[in-house]
Amino acid sequence: MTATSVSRTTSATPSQTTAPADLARWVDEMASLTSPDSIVWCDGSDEERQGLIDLMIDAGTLVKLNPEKRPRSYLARSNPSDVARVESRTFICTDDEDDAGPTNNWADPASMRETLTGLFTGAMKGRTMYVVPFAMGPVGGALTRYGVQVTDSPYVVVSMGVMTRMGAAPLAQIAAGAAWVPAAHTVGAPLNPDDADVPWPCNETKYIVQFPATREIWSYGSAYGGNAILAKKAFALRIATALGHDEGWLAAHMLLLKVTPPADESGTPGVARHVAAAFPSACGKTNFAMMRPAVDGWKVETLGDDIAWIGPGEDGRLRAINPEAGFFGVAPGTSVDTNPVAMETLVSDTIFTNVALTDDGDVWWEGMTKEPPAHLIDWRGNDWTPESETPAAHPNARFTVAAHHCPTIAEDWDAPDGVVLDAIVFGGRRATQIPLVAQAFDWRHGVLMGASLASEQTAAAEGPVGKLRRDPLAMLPFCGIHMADHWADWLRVGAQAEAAGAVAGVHGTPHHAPAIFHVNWFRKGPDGTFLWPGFGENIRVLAWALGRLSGTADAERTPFGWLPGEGEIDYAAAGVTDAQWRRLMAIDPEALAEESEDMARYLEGFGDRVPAELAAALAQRLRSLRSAV
Ligand code: SAT
Ligand code: MN
Repeated sequence: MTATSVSRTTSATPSQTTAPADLARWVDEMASLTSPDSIVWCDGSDEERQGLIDLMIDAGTLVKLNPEKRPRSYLARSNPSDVARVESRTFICTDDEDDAGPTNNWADPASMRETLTGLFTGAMKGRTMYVVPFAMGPVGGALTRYGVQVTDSPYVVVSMGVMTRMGAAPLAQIAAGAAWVPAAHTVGAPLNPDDADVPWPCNETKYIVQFPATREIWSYGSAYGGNAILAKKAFALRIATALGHDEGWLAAHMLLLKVTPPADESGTPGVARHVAAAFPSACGKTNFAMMRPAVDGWKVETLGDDIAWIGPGEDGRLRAINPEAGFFGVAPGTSVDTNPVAMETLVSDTIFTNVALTDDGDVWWEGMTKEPPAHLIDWRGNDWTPESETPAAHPNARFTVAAHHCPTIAEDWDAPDGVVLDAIVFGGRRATQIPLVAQAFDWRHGVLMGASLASEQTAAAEGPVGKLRRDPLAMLPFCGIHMADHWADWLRVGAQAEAAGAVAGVHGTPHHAPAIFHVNWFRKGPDGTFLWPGFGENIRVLAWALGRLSGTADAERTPFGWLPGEGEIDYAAAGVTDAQWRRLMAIDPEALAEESEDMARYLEGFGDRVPAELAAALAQRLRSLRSAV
């Protein structure tokens, strides 16, 4: 390892000398609080990463997969009690409870600090504290922000190395004066000198705590995913919504892709557009980000699969970056049929967590192949056969892989100033009522579409089947500020982009802010089957959206939004009959009016912080629906 291990009493290491005083002081404070045996400043080098991997293989945390089947790839099995983000243990600490809003767990900052100080005291005894400087976004980029996580989990360090630009380069930016977010993390499993360690140390007690005012993150007790990889949901969404609120940009739970139409008859190449899209969970977000188009000549390239930061560029037009550098995706259900691009991304250099191990040292999960292997070691480390009653992979098993391994990664995915954002897509999972696609009348109406995002509950375990589970902007557990203030930020950022575009006279698209669309891949027919095939066929919907941007596609005005005009989408080529298409696009004003009334009641729960413009957009929708009944 090239990283410098130092005891706390030694003088400054080379890395520490490049750390600014405030960072060095914070690291010192964290070390005094948590009492680690040693401190390692991570430089992000390959040697450092390999050293940590070797350490974890020795500790039993990682299993090296068969290098012929899965080169440079590893399997981690977590403690069975530490398998997912825990929303019930996630807190937003604001002085005034009102500032956290009704969608968050609020806790009083002073008493939370006391609780955390108690838990963190001596929590790293017997362990190494790693200091992990990281960048969210390309190092030096305009929208990029920085953070430093201290952690006693080498698994988290290696994961942060995949999911962010980590080490010396971000540290240099911080040393040069860039602001940074401190993120304190411990698995909460101190070791006494005679204690043997376990492969996945963690604690039954868990806290994932954000202090938006002071831009601080504290996480205790878990090493899994967003609980512990604090760059992801904790920073890039919860803290970032607070940063964006103050600085005039948006942290969005959105994938980012680039779509290029085929050349026209004269050979003129198609104009590439960048699209950000938000979907509630279990809507195939990664599949959409990595779509392999079913229509010849179209190209979809990937920039991000989970988070986009959106803000004005120098000309006032909205630009977007993917602040992350890797994918932390759900493995089960991923196959060459559902997501061939992901399968190609995962052929090497991947850390798998809680998937099953095959007898020849490869990985398997439910849905990867039609026929399961005859024998596996399941995610708990036990023998498994197709007769077993429990799944071989945990349903929230994950792959962690660097973005550059994705075969469809766009060349501008890490452009320092991001990409101009042309369109925004909001999608719900709706068996009824909501058409395949609709374009918003304007930005304000689009924000209403985003704030109204919802899924219909499909399993009794989620509550009454058919009931709407609202997930505004797909941000429910990820908004670090009052949700209604975040809606106001959306309205403000869009209005500014429109105004700036008007002043600058930006041409090329008929709008100055990105056009907004709502999609629903999940509408069902009376027999309960999906009306739309989805996956690669979704390119037909994107193609119509692009046509709207360039002014070549027709639309029909309905109370829900602009719907594709007759003949605009070749649904027959997607295997959809005329009757199915009519159901897919049907608008029932009465049912939609009822839903809008439900939305109005939902908004009441956000009190007087609901932006007047959003309420006005909803009232306008209700009026036009009622007059259409
Ligand atoms: O665990 S993560 O928060 O990174 C992913 C997710 O649960 O959405
Ligand atoms: Mn997500």
